[in-house]
Amino acid sequence: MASTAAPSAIPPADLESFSSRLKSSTRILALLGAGLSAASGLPTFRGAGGIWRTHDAMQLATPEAFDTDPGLVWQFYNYRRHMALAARPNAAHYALAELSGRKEGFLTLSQNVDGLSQRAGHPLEKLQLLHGNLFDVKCTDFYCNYVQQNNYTDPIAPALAIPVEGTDPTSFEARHAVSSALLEKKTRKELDIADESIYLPSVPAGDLPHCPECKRGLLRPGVVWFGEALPGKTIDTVNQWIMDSKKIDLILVIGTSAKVYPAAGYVDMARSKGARVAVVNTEQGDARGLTKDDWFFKGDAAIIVPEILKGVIGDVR
Ligand code: BV8
Repeated sequence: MASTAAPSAIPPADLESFSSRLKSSTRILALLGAGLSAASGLPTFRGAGGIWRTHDAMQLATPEAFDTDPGLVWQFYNYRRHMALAARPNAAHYALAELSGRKEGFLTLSQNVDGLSQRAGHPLEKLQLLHGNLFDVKCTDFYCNYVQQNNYTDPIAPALAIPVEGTDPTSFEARHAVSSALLEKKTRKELDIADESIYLPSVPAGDLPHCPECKRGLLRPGVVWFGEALPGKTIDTVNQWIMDSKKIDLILVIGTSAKVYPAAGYVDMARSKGARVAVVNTEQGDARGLTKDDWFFKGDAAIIVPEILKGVIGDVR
């Protein structure tokens, strides 16, 4: 059943049938994407304003990009760390945290690296970060396995606080101007360094964060880049939960274009275990393969999610 209205006008039949399924469900999966954090002010990867609208942004999230120009990649991630720290969880993050606490059989698979689900109090034992976390860093030296979690240093290295003419170099606006230029103008060579409003000094590797343990290796963001395998432990935990003998009653697919694998593949895996699918998305086009037994709720996750979960979690605004 497709519900294509704002929450106040979600067709009662859709809300009712979903609510009763939600109440009776004992095993629920949630697959989260960038759209969940859009209302918190964090740009999504695709679509209007999406930070991935240029293929170069995708190129920035690869090991090759980091090998080629770690300074460029660190400026991209330093900016996203800064944005995520300045953002706050929205009502959907809180509603999902609340639901996961009330349902014994619940597992959230988040593609988001922004830390907002954690800051909304989502039980960590029910949260699998498929693509890592902006606030984990790890050493790139082959012989060193240093990993640091919860690194909230901002900027993560002084050289990454790129000064912008005439403004406080550490200001959010300064970094925003630089990063938008960075993302707008693709790679460094096309950056108009002569642009008087910003300048983007190259950041020599020596000024980038280095491993405090081995002292040799560059640190890198603790995220999964394109072309990198998801952590084995994460994959095993998720597969075990899904392939458990018991069926899955429902999968919530919230704010994701479901184009990146293996994450997107979990929807069909859940279906194969009996799950009915409920998609929350601003775009109907991203709610693919739904059957008459599924739901599509069109709208902003921050508004829709608390509304459709209300039957179980009450009012958590
Ligand atoms: C792997 C962390 C194999 C980094 C991310 C060639 C070579 C290698 C691999 C591949 C290849 N070709 C294809 C692949 C597989 C590749 C892949 O899937 N590519 C895609 C592009 C086709 N996958 C991989 O590379 C994965 N690894 O396959 O490894 C392997 C095995 C063994 C050994 C070696 C290798 C790793 C993928 C992980 C990449 N890292 N993130 C970072 O964040 O910087 S992916 C990143 O992009 C996100 O994590 C997320 O997964 C994805 C973006 O998707 P969404 O979250 O859905 O965001 P998007 O903008 O797309 O959509 C937003 C949605 O929200 C939209 O539908 C919009 O309508 C909606 N929306 C907007 N606003 C709202 C809203 N909805 C509700 N409310 C709103 N307000």
